[in-house]
Amino acid sequence: MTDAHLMKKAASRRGFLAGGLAAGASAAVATAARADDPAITSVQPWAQQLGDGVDARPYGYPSEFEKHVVRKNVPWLTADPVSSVNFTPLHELDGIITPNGLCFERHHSGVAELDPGQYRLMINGLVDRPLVFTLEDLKRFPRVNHIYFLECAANSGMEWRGAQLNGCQFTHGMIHNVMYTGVKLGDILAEAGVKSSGKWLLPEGADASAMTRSVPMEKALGDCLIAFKMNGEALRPEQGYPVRLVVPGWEGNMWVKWLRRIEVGDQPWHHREETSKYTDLLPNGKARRFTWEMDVKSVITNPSPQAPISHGPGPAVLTGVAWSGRGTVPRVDVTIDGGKNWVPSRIDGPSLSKSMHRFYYEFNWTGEPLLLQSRAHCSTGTVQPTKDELREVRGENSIYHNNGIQTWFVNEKGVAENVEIS
Ligand SMILES: Nc1nc2c(c(=O)[nH]1)N[C@H]1C(S)=C(S)[C@@H](COP(=O)(O)O)O[C@H]1N2
Ligand SMILES: [Mo]
Repeated sequence: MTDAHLMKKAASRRGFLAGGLAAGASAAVATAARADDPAITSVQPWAQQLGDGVDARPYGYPSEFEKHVVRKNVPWLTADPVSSVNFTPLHELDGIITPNGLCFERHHSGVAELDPGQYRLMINGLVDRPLVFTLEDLKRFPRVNHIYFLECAANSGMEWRGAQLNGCQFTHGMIHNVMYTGVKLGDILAEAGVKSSGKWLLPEGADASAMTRSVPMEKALGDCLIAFKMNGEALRPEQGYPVRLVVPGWEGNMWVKWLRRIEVGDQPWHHREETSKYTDLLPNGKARRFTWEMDVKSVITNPSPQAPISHGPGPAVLTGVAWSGRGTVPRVDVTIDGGKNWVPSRIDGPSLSKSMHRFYYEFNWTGEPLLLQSRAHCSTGTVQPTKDELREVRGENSIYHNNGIQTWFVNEKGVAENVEIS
């Protein structure tokens, strides 16, 4: 029996009670002020001496108490670190922006270290004028700023057949959400003049993997960007410094990093990443291909296996993130009793198309076990399916495009684990 099956059984055996789990805080959260609390009465070390000066950190970094907030990989998934993935610590973050140093990394041949002075972007194929742009050339086009999520098609891929990885960092952390500054791909293509027969693009990476994907012209002229900044500063090398393609709402592997060339053609290329990889094998033996859009999805980040409830019964905050590659997420429902009762959560912060949304649900924890789930609704009308609903349609052979509802079991001690309920 697999771990996943064991966990599935554990969840159903637990026979779970959800009585009295009403929303709304009642008990006090803070403790009464005391005269004998040394954290208040004694002069702490940081007040007994001067701190670092303004010359100590020319480039800032987090507090030493936040050292555990890092990207992590899954050892059994990482046969070779230069062709692997690490995961965003979603359970440590809040709001909607992923800090640059915590954006998950996925690369097929390691991080290319490009010299921006040697950077060139070539546009060739079915164009009137094959052109080469330097980084400075690109920056002379009108710039735009947009916040978008990037989700790897394989995010949650290990969970297709059952609950497996213990933590939203590992089950859902192949996603980041940053503000990109760049220029419109359409503007760059117009400069080269796309011939009327030009219907597809082949962006290519400058790294050793020479990553390529076929992108339809309609998308390219729609909202695709050629980006050189993330969250206001230069792209990180891990994210494609100095230039990456931004393909809003579409699967991560199309967002070619270290972008060096875009070929214009009249049909898709059927390259490796759209044939042997990034396709979904259906029960009838056929494969779904060119599954570009990332469907509506959400996950509760706290509580979760890496972020247990650390306090006793009383007011508790549940939070998570939701996104859709097709639009905004106007609504996220949550349940704390395994789906017996669903209630709308509170979405707070910007609600932008193809960007992460932050939701909260404040409730009174009785101290009884919980089965937590979230269900996101896309502005286009689609709703996040259960994993069983997904398997009914797609079978169990898929890796990519798992947007099924995630369940966390929380015990009386507040400890959480990854489970499935049916
Ligand atoms: N040149 C190049 N671009 C690439 C890749 C790569 O290996 N090489 N990996 C792709 C994949 S599979 C994903 S999911 C995203 C990951 O982007 P990130 O590293 O910024 O998270 O980049 C895509 N672009
Ligand atoms: Mo990916």
